[in-house]
Amino acid sequence: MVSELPKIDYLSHPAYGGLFQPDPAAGAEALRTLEPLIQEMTELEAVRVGRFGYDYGAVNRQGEELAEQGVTQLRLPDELMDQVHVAATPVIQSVRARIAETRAAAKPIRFKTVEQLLSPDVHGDLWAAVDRFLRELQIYDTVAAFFRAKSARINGLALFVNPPSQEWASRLFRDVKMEAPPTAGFHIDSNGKCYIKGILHLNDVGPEQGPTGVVVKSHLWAQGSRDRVIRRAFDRSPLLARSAEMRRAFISLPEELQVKAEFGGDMDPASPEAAMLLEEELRAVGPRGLLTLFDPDAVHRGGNVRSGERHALQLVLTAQY
Ligand SMILES: O=C(O)CCC(=O)C(=O)O
Ligand SMILES: [Fe+2]
Repeated sequence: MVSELPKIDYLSHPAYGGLFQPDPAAGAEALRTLEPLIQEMTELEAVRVGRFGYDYGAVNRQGEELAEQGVTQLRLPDELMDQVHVAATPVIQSVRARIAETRAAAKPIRFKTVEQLLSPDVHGDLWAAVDRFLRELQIYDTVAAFFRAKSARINGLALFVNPPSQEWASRLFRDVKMEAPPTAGFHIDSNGKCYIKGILHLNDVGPEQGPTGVVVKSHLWAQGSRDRVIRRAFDRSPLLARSAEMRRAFISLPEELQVKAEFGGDMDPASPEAAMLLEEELRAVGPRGLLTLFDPDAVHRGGNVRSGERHALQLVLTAQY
């Protein structure tokens, strides 16, 4: 069993070292950009260690599974789910209308086209319905215990209507024609805060509707390591853009720094690491009302729809100290 996040040989990757020579000046500039971010993320990591020290707690079976596997799933009772769905329906319709307009204008479907951020002021009913099931199903307690915190709260809610052919999922590089590998989309979240994510299905999600995938137990790989800190820092830098210029700068960095939080799209599909991630991926295929809770330190992905649509609510549940 691999116990660290996959390392990619970028110098022999066709879209990186296969296209560009390392350039010392670009490397030095990229390093200057990354260093303060690495410092910031190192400090944040120390805060995490001080708060829960990767000694996850649990107050129920749901929490035990989250701590052991990095992911747990539950099905909302119809009564709780119906309230959420009624309140979500107008938002789903408005996102669908936006997608239709974008297509009609022959514009690409971007992340902001399919995502609707929600707020307690504008979407009060939906917010209240979510708060209700989080209380009744003891999910706040689970999140607080996981991070050894006093309590937990909703930090953010967003609604996704994912259609096929979303630009970021299907076109990895603007300048290189390369098929996305089967690991495309795999990443760890990078802000370093203490939160659990939830994805609640608002419709039935099959294998073709971009189910959330979580690599079981991968939240335990090299916890709190410098490697994870560097990946978070990278993700907060302009290097994140996969443009030719940023890829050249990236392969000019010291090798230790050639790592990303969002690495799935860069993996070699023939590598044993790729096979292992796919083998250990728990895919949230299931009905409306299925809620997948996961530690964002686990390798995960979602929303890459091939046919039909996925309607989902994303929950960010933050620990409060
Ligand atoms: O859309 C999904 O299923 C997962 C999205 C994701 O990566 C996240 O919420 O952190
Ligand atoms: Fe994520």
